[in-house]
Amino acid sequence: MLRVGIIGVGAMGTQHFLRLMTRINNATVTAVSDVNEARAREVTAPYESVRFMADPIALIRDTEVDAIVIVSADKTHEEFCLEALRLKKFIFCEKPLSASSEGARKVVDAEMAGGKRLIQLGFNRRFDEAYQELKELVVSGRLGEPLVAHCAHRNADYPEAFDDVVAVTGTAIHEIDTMSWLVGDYFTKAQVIFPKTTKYSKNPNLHDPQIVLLTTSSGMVITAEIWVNCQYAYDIRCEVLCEDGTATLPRHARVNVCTKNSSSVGMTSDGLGFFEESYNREFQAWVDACNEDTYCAAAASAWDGYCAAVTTDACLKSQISGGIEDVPLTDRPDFYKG
Ligand code: ISE
Repeated sequence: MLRVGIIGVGAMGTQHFLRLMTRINNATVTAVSDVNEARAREVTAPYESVRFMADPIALIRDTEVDAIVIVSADKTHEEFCLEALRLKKFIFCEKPLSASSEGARKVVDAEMAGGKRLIQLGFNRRFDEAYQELKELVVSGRLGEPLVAHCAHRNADYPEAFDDVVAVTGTAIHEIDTMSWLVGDYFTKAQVIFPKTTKYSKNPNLHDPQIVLLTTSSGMVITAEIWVNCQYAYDIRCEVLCEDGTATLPRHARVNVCTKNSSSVGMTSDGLGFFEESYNREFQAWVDACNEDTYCAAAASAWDGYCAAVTTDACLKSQISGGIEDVPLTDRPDFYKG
């Protein structure tokens, strides 16, 4: 039984906590830490065996914690990963790996220096069946070489505090990692374009929508539309244009209702619910790998987190310059192959 400590029980952390307590086999949560003690105590109240620990570093060091789940504020991920690596504990870290590419590099270097892969990064779409099917088709070569991909990442609405930086480091980062995984390549150029902004943007520092343009090392171009106050629902789209045809991400199955001269299919605004099954599979894979004292090869690694951070840094630069920015990435080191 894997004994897990969770740092951060906001909306997503709470779901991960409940997932580990009720849905995932061979794991239990022994300790929880959060800056909001009242919230943490409320979330864990039904489970008497779960301890609250105010100090996240003490939680990482606790002898009844074998593995750490990091779902705290983005700026804390790097420090918590470094401490858990130092103690050679398994880590599930939600994206981003660090708030900066320099920070992400430090984590990668520390993991390589320790000689053991301990970090699984929370890019859950790798566990989504629709994306897996799309990737399988694209890499099979049945449609020829992929040339272009069009992605859309739409949220119904964004919290008021979220700005252009979060639109890239919190939202576009999913498209960045997913597309790099899907086509098995990394990016060399990035540009962000600001069209006219919607009246629903609540933050003067948030352009919405924005278009992220990415070029891969093989010359493929990805367009990722990031529209975080689209109002209508949570909506994720992806179409890959290949030499002999196109492949489009299937929509999640919903009942189609026809009535009074109309035809409609329900949608949800809940992003966590939208990908619920992939989160469950992602966590079960992580727990199974930890219990076997190994890592899950299908999951994102610290290297993937580093690549995403270098790419998002280039996007942030482009948001300011308006131009095409270099993404200074190189091939995956052997340590992170396989
Ligand atoms: C959030 O952090 C996520 O991970 C969601 O998947 C994304 O849709 C949202 O825009 C982000 O803020």
